[in-house]
Amino acid sequence: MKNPLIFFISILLFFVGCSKSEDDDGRGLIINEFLASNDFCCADQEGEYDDWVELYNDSNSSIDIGGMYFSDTPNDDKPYLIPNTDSSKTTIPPRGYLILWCDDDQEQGVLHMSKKLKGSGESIVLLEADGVTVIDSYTYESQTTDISMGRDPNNLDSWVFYENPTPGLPNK
Ligand SMILES: [Ca+2]
Ligand SMILES: [Ca+2]
Repeated sequence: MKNPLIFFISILLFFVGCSKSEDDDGRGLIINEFLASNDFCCADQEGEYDDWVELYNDSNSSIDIGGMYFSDTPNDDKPYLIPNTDSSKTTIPPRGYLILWCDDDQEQGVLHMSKKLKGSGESIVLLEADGVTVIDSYTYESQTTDISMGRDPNNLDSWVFYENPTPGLPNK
């Protein structure tokens, strides 16, 4: 290029274009909300008021979590293998939500994890199928019964309390 300024602007636009398309495809799979102490908020299909974690698929593609791992402990030797036997239940559509029940009731279905969440504080960890690579994790402090904690939809890096939990729906 003869004009160095045009060359520089072209390079700049190229990088702006790249970062924009990345933004458009979102963050992928994220932990979006959880309730670690549930008395009356919301029951699973068995009518049990168990702990839950809401996942959000912040991408333009479906994601099947069957075969991934879940844990309540960082660097867990024995994370829970999410069954890959029913992809109709474990697949999250683009911009969709999925609730994982942390109730140690695996006989209740593929979305029931072996790990419960402590109200006093613990971690939530989602791992790739290799059982090691962290997809997303969040470590929380002491929780209040029936008040969930989740990402602020206007700033996904900010976690706030919600007096009205929204399992399966946008946080608000
Ligand atoms: Ca249950
Ligand atoms: Ca929600």
